[in-house]
Amino acid sequence: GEMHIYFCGSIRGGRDDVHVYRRIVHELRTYGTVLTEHVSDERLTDTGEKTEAGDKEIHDRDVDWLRQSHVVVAEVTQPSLGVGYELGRAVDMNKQVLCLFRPESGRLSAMIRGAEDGRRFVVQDYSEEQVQTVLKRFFKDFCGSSSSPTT
Ligand code: 6K6
Repeated sequence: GEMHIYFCGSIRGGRDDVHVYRRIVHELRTYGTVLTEHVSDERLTDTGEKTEAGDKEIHDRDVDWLRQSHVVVAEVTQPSLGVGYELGRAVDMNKQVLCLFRPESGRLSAMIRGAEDGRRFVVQDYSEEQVQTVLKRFFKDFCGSSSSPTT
């Protein structure tokens, strides 16, 4: 069936990079269904006035989507507790993970950089104009068309 992609990006950690999230999600749609498109919605602010759901509903729904996903792609440049939590849960679920980091803005957490194993957990340094190339290589090398849910 179709590949389910879980995209992670900062929300309450700050929305400085939402334009980059948009670009990534736009590209991810060519590979499958993005379960978390709202992360790239500019109308979603870090104060969350636009939300109807409570935090428990958000958490439980997101963990469900994480379970249903085949691959997890996270933009990790803007530090976010939620994204770090999602990545930890994803590792525990043995998901295929790609973390995208723009080094111009500082140093990545050792808990993310150090989680890299070159197979299930990939950390890729990139710049904004490389989004297409970097995703293309990742899906080719790590998400062969025979991919299936891992849980
Ligand atoms: C919107 C604004 C403030 O609070 C919200 C609630 N909305 C959320 N809806 C869906 N997913 C969310 C929401 N808040 C956090 N997440 C999940 O955590 C997303 O999947 C993001 O990848 C991640 C962001 O975490 P924080 O800690 O930066 O908010």
